[in-house]
Amino acid sequence: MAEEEDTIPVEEMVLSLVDQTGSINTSDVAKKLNVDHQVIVGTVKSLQSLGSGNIIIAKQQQSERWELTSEGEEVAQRGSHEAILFAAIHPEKGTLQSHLMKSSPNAKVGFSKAMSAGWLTIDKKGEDGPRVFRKVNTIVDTVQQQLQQVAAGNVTEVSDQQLKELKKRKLINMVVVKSFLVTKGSEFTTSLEKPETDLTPEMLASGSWKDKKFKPYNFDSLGVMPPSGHLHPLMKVRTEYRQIFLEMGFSEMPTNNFVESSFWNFDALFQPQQHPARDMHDTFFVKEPRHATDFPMDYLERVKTVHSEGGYGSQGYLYDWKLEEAKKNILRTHTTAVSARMLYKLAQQETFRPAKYFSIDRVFRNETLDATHLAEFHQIEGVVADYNLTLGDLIGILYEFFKKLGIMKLRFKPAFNPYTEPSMEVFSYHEGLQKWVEIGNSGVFRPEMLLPMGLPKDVSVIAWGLSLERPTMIKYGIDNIRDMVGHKVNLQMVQDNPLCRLDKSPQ
Ligand code: FB9
Repeated sequence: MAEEEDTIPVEEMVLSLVDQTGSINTSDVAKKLNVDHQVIVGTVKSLQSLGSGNIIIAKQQQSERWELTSEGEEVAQRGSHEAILFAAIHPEKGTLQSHLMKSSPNAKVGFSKAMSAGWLTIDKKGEDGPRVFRKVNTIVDTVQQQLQQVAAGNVTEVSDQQLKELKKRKLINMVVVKSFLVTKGSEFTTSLEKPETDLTPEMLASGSWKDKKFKPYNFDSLGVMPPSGHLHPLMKVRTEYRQIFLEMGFSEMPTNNFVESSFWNFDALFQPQQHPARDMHDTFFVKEPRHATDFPMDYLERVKTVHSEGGYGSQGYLYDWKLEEAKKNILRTHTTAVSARMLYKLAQQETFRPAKYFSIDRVFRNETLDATHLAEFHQIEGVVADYNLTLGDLIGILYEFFKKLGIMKLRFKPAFNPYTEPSMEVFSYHEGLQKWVEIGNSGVFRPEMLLPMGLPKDVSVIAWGLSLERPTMIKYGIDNIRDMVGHKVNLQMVQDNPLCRLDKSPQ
């Protein structure tokens, strides 16, 4: 492998040149060694990182030099356009101008330059058209010679006027060359001892580590970004809310069914079948399967009764409740449908035990779309079932919940929900906007909802809800919801957005 043995590492060549001359320019060395300039620059950077970084000193320089364009390279190799055209003319008979113009790709430029150089004469009286003759026997292709001088770096052999003419013909360009002047550092050496980067078992066993130099740790270097996926901002904020509920002792409800029966989504919540929220313009109905079939029939009968005749001290809605309506499958319009299922299940236990549930998942509403509303959103919902809970308990837990989000100032406004009485809209003071903004809704589930399930009369259930999108858009400064969710989302936003830390109040 003679060739390999003769190959001296570029680092050693550079050090040797610096040693011999005291200083080198990376651009000159690249030409001398016939390697790309960037190879020499990379070598200099590598040498600068060795030891304590004082082997060499590299100072950036900037110079200008003439460089051949691709057309200039072509002319330097094959001759100028005018020389090529002159060679295409028959020495005695001349050549028809029409043929000459097809003799080479740049014949037109060549003809013009050859005429200007006095190399040609033209006979326009010929029967078969203008004929071009050589005016001289031989020519000197000075353009090619000048370009070859420039390519070789002998620019001083070419006059300024000639350089100006070559530039005008776009055969050369002036380029800025950034290079480095390399001189000896305080720890200059030509004998490279690459520092070890790993302490190996062999070194420890043989003791050879004692004679080795090890590369110092660079504690400032950043870790390599692992090629990995990136969580969507919504999912980051969901995790923060989930953590808050878990800290407060809540258990997560199973929300993995987007399709729900109207029974659990509306009827079980004592929402009458003629309520406007139950028609097509607010709710998405499922075509296939169109109907749900599996209901706890004894419970369903109690729901039917409380709607149509009343009961438990309520007069009901006194309408003809229809099973057909309750069977219709929809995309759930709120996660309160899941809360209803969980409370019914809780009521089936032999002995009632207080419970705290939460859910954070997608709900669907056939709503008018705008910059902050899509036909779906993630609902966050908290539910507490215990003996004799009051509105005061609800207000207290809302303060506790929102305090964990750094929100202390709350106001409550009476509101209406079909399934809660009393109900309250929750407001907090937005320092940035200098105004009170709605941050959720809440209430105490009605007896007409709870008692048909079989929950004890002295058990009450308080609940509240908000969306995941609103706080996420505020947290990440997103104005249009389509910049956060949907097919137009810029995935780079998902990759770039920082981790989410919701402002948590001290415990
Ligand atoms: O999320 C809402 N606003 C909000 C929430 C948080 C926030 O920042 C964080 C605190 C730091 C900023 C704003 N809202 C509820 C209020 C409005 O945005 C409202 O215009 C939009 N609402 C959605 C439904 O609109 C069709 C938000 C969504 C909502 C509303 C009500 C409930 C859930 C979500 C509920 C409920 C409920 C009530 C009683 C019992 C059980 C559940």
